[in-house]
Amino acid sequence: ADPLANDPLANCPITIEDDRTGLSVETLRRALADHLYYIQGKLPEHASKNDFYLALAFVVRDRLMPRWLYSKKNYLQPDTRIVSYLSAEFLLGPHLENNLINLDIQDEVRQAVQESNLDYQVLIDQEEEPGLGNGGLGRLAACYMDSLSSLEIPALGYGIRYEFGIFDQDIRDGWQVEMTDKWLQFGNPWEIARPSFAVTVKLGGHTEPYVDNQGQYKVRWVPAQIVKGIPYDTPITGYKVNTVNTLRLWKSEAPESFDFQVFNVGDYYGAVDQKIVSENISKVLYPNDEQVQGKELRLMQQFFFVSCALQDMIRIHLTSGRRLNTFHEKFAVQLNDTHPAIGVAELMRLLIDEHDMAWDTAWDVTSRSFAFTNHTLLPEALEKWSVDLFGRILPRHLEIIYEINRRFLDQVRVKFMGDEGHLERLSLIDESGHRSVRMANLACVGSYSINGVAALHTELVKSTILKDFYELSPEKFNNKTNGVTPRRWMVQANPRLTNLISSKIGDNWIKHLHELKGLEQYADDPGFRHEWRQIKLSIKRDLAEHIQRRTGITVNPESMFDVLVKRIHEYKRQHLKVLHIITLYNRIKANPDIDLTPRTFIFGGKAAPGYAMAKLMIKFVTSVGDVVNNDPDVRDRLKVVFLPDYNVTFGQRVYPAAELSEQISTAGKEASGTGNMKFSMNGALTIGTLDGANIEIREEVGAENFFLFGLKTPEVQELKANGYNPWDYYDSNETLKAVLDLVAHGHFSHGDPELFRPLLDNLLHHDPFVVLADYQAYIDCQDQVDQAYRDQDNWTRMSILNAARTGKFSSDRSISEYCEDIWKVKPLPVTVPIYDQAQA
Ligand code: B1H
Repeated sequence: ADPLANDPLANCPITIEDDRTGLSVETLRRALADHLYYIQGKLPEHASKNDFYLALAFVVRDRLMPRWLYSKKNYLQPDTRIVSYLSAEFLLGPHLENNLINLDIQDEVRQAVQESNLDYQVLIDQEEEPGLGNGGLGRLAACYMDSLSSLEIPALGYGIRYEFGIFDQDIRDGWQVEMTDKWLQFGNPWEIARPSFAVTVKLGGHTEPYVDNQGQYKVRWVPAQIVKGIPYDTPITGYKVNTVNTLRLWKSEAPESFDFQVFNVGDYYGAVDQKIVSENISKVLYPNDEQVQGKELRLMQQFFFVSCALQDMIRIHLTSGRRLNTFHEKFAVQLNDTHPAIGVAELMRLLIDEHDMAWDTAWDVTSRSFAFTNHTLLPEALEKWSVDLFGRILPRHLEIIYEINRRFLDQVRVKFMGDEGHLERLSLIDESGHRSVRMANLACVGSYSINGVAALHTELVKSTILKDFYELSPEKFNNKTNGVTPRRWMVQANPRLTNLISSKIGDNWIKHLHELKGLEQYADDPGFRHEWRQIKLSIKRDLAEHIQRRTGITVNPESMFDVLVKRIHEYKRQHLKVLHIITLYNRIKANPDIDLTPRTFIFGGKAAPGYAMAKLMIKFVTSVGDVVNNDPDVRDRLKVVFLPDYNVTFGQRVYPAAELSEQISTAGKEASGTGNMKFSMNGALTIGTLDGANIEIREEVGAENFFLFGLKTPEVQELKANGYNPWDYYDSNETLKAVLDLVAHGHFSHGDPELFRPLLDNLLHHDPFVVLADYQAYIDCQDQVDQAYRDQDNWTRMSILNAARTGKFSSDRSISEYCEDIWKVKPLPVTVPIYDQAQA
């Protein structure tokens, strides 16, 4: 029964003057002291910074609780349509300040904290960010949750409560060292466990046919193991609205010993072993951004959270008083890449095996519930599971997938009569060599919508990896260009710029980012330009201080801050950036008095622990930095910094400080990119290729305000088709040759010619991402950047125009498009009785 159905608050009215909800500075101060005492159980003189942080977090959590509870209550209304966002990753970043902004209580809380003789910033900085994602894909899920709430769309995010998120990165002797991310060790005030909504998930074993008591032929899955999924809820506040959606993350646990007796009679040690396996499922995030490894535990993770989520949705649907054949009317289920694609088979299983639905009805419901987003074209990221492994973990799902495939291929045969190539490529099973299950094919067949994440990417999806599906069902395909939330990436990350903007055009832009257009009229205003530049400089000073503290490197805040932060990948071409730095270094060595634009090169990003080349690329950056930073001839005109442990928190520092945004992936490889948008919003100019969303950013800000270089996608394809030989570029380009030779001779490795050999060999003999082919164009373009930076007035003008024209890249725009075109869901404002009474 729904405990909120007969409103318990009716008999115990909560008023907004209450210590749990009141917003006056005095009330907030008292609440802080109260939580320290009663929740943390500490006297102020014994409290740590973390105790004060936790107390403050609970003060804020209390204040979002009425909105959260009434938002949840809405889910259960029979005709509330809910977006269900299934994602193996949610890279949220710190909550506290974000919630203060969304609840619009930052000023009051800041004052209450001050009057309590505490330092606001120290408390904010105390929060350990939940790093439950690798990079762009996980961060996109977080931005989308923010926009869903801010647009008042009923939504649930479903994922895994990893005990350890993305590893903490340390740099030792220039190499990446990984450390466990113990984000939960000091407590997480933002989650509430909901053990009463726990579900069980089966794994392994076998299936057997039986006849049920209605005489129906059915299949029973006899698992080898069952695990329990416990939901942990995190509130996702919307900006200045009542909607507070729920992010429900699942933790795996062993079922009670009672259950073991059913499956594992008397085997105590076996039972303890199983407990360990059970608890391992949600233990750690796989840190391999865009590189799948086909590990059994990963498949278990995917199935685990998706099964928990679907069982939870079914419970909600039934609780809201509706029948299962209308499940697709209640939920729009978005698959964030193929990681949750097993949901297609699991929903079929739940409907057929556990809820007695007929196949055709179940398929109708299923294929009208799911929509699928593809995030990458990289072949190494395409998920395939060997049929053996798959059948061992999910025997019933393998049967269901075979049956989906049989019916699907029968239809395909009618359409592509006699064309076996089509059938082979469309099949859910890859029969070439070792048989495997193709998760992208499962997602395509089971979904009514398939989208890419930027215009170019969607076109490439249609013409390459999903070409056959596009030809079969073109109406399913659509583009949804990514976006980012301006609340976190401008208001929270860049309060100084936010205040300046709002002082000119008001603060409507925070909800309607297109209104930044209003800044265009100030682009030529000398006073405004001056203020704009002063703000950038002050933020650069802060970052310079942070760099000094963190790395010991002194950087000049007046130099150009040239930033490349993202996961380390060959296709993202961090090494191309390093070749540029060495080129400048060589110019200085040849002519120490050369007049060049001083620059600070800031790198950040993690390499997958098993990706040796990416790790060597980090060592390449730091080694070149060591030489360049300490060479007296350079005279501090160039500084190279690799900031360890790039994460959301550091992103919030670095985007506002950046002047040049490096978006230099090989054309056709970066699906969208989202960092590119964050830079542009904060007034950085972009140097970039025609790749992913760069193309659309350039369209919006104007070609004259964007530094474009490099081969275009068809040119890359053509170059490779004609037998690309990187050595020719080395051989025919003196400067490039000098750069690579310097590396080869060990100039950046204390004379050791071996250290960077794998990197050089790869560039000279394979160069899969055409670094050498783009080298000269990149250098030429960087020379234009240097020239442009010398005209500070014009640079500032371009910077203002960049920010003014990034309205399109708000995740509010993306989410509105998803709502309109895919999910068919409308805003549902939440009423909270105590606030309505207060307003009346
Ligand atoms: C993106 C991934 C990804 N695309 C597999 N694909 C993963 C694939 O752990 N795994 O197995 C993890 C991540 N991530 C990124 O998505 C794209 O590279 C970006 O270009 C894009 O902006 C982002 C969001 O759409």
